[in-house]
Amino acid sequence: MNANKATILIPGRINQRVRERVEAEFDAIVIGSADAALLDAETRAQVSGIASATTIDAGFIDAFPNLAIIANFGVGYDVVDARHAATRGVMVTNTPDVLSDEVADTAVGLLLNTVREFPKAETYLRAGRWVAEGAYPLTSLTLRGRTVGIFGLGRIGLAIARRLEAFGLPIHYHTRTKRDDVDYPWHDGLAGLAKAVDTLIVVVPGGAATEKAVNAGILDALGPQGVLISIGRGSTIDEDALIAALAERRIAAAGLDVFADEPNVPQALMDLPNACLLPHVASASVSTRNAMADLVVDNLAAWLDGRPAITPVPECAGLDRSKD
Ligand code: A2R
Repeated sequence: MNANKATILIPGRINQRVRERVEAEFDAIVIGSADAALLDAETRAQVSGIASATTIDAGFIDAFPNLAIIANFGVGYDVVDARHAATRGVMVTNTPDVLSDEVADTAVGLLLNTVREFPKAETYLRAGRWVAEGAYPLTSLTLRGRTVGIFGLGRIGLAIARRLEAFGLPIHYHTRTKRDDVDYPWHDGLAGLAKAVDTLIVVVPGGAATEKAVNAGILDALGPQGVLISIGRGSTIDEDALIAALAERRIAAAGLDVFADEPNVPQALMDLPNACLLPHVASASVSTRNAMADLVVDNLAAWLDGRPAITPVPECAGLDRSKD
């Protein structure tokens, strides 16, 4: 161990650039999972930072007496007990903004794929069916004439809204607090939003407040022409209710990039022809993931150097490193 370098723990898998930079700039400890029992007390006492993309609960946080910062890889940090960290004076950071455009691009692509069946049309071509059977069937759904509801008009939600505005589609939204910087109609409840639109894009954070918020009632309010796009967290969707609504055609189609129990996707969902499924790839380009990785490591460096964190999560925004 280098006496001048802070010790950073990486529990579980993480982006390769995070690992390489942490190993180059700090003393790095890499363990297979967030299990404090994998380290002895002396080693735990050396750890001042954690770089992670996995569940960091209160018990794990408490196992490190000199922990100062948890830098989460990803804008969604529902896996980190940030409220507990804040009570212990431990900073938590995430990676907002640098992925918003990439995720918004993916949301639009997923919406188009869901409505116009492009992945299925390509499979048709590759299988030689264009030659053998003629043109791919006309799609029963179209983006034309749709009204979009965005559940969560934050950084990513707004980037999606701006794109779909350019597609000529009216936008509505639901958040807990009305925004005063947009003219889109605001709905004070998710049910009201679902009733007013036929295309619902879900981009709220995970966690208890949004758990299974998109349930059977919301899907029925969306209606038989309804299209659901989910790119925030799988926990926000009641997957059983969604499977039933798709199977019974109580909504028309769904496009999902996130799932309740990743990487396990229910077979019933995979069997549905009106579900378009992606393996959580919304931010997954090399350049965007590199930008996220740099933000993780730059947050560690700033905080451990006595400077403000670059992107503290709201629960920790009031922490002051200089008072440590
Ligand atoms: O509710 P508000 O006014 O705080 O607005 C936020 C909204 N939101 C909610 N809306 C309704 N009910 C809730 N319980 C609720 N909780 C949050 O979601 C805000 O408009 C939006 C979140 O925006 P940002 O914090 O800017 O997050 P960002 O960067 O757009 O990412 C959203 C999520 C991540 O948490 C990951 O799970 C995923 O997208 O990548």
